[in-house]
This record gives sequence, C-alpha cells and structure tokens, in this order.
Amino acid sequence: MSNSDSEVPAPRKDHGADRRGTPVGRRVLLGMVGLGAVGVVTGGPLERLVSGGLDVVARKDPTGLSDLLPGNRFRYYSVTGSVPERDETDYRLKIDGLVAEPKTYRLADLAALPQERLVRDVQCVTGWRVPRTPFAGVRLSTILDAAGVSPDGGAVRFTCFDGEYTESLTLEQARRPDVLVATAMEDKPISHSHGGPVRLYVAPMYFYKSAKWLSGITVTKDVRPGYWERLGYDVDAWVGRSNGRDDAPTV
Ligand SMILES: Nc1nc2c(c(=O)[nH]1)N[C@H]1C(S)=C(S)[C@@H](COP(=O)(O)O)O[C@H]1N2
Ligand SMILES: [Mo]
Repeated sequence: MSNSDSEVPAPRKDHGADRRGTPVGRRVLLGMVGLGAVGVVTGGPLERLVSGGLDVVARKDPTGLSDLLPGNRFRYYSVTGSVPERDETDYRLKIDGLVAEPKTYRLADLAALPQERLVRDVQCVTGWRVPRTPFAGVRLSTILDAAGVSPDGGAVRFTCFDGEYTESLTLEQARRPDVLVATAMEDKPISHSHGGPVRLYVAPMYFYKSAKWLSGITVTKDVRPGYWERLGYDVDAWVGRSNGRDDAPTV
C-alpha cells in the first residue's frame, strides 16, 4: 500500500471509527459540520445495523468534531489493507452493462475527452470537510453517452481496483454535470492515496460516493447499494439532506 503523502494518516478501515473507548451502542452520533452541533440518529438503518451486530459503521468518532480541529485536511480511507498502483501503462476503465457499445479507456483516452473542472467543498459524512477543492476530469455523462445507455438502463454501479469498494448512482444522478470521472484533484494528478489515477467525484454528495481507484462503470437496471450503503449509509447521499441531516445543502 502506498501511504506516502505526508498529510495522510494511517488507513482507517472503519471509516474514521475510533476503536479506543467509543461505546458501540444504541445510538449513532454524526458530527454536524458547520453547525457545530451533533446529530443523533435513532431507530434508523444504522441503529438496526448495530443491533444486528454489524457495528462497524457506528464505531466512529462520537462527535466528528475532533476531526474538524486540524482543519482543511483530507483523511485517508480505504476499506482494504493494500491497493495496487496503476499508471498510464496499465490503468483501464471499463464501461459495460446495459450499453450499446462497451468500451475500455486508458488514461490517454480520458485525457482526449472534453475536460471539466469544479471547485466545491469536500465533505465526509463523519464530519470533516475540506473547503474549495478543485477536481477535474471528464463528465460521467460524456462517458455514458459515448457508450450509449440502453432504454432499460436506470442506474450505474461503480467498481474499484482495490477489489472491494463499490458505489452506485441513479442514471439521473450520474448524468448531472457535477459528477466527474476525475483524473486531477487540487490541480494535480490524483495521488494513489486519494484514489488515483482515476476516482469518481460526486460533488453534491458525501465523499463516500466518490469511489477511489475507479475501474468499472456498469449500467444496471436498478440501483445496487454500494459498500457503505449496505452497511447503513444512505444511497442518496446529498450533502445536508441525507444520513439523518436535514440542514440546508452546503454545496
Ligand atoms: N475505493 C474506495 N473509495 C472510497 C473509500 C474507500 O474506502 N475505498 N472511502 C470513501 C470515503 S468514506 C471517503 S470520505 C473518501 C476519502 O477520500 P480520501 O482518502 O481521498 O480523503 O473516499 C471514498 N471513496
Ligand atoms: Mo467518508
């Protein structure tokens, strides 16, 4: 595993969970970024998950606020212990499923397509946030259009070359202009730690939607919940309007 970026702490398999002394309990606390408040979710999918014994999602910083203090820093996340490195020689992105023409892209193919740059706030559902972070790459809609989505296609499933992480969007969400197949972050090629050479970037949603080490885009009929979504997070992960929050959107 490459974890060489100086600013990134060790990987946290449990999505920021602090195993030291955080009670795994009946309540799941989510830090409320910006408001400085703490949201409590009871009786929702996360709680059912906890009582069902799968407590990995609940075991997080109970306030999320401590993560805010250092400020403006990304946390490194990977659900797997090590991830292979891929570069221009061996990176491939495959689009398949309910499309007229499956395709495989290399980095140079992606670079040849029209590029889009967005500058928005990044927000992890556990509470930390990095304001005004540039991402650039190809709109996902460009890649979907090039493959020709079949009339029965209704959703998109994303897979990653870590072999484990998955994500999903409805086709309507996937076609938004602020959803990118990103090759640059902070105006540099995306580092391995941040999911390079290519990650998904879903600007209006919590950062768990932005699958790192993207290798597959499959058009499906229905949404298939992704890795964290099967563990209780919302599939529709709009910032400020999901995962137990109903504050105004922040992006
Ligand atoms: N493949 C993969 N993508 C992933 C994750 C992961 O563990 N594996 N974690 C998600 C979560 S919860 C967050 S907050 C961001 C973290 O991105 P970063 O490591 O670049 O800060 O990646 C998202 N995409
Ligand atoms: Mo996250």
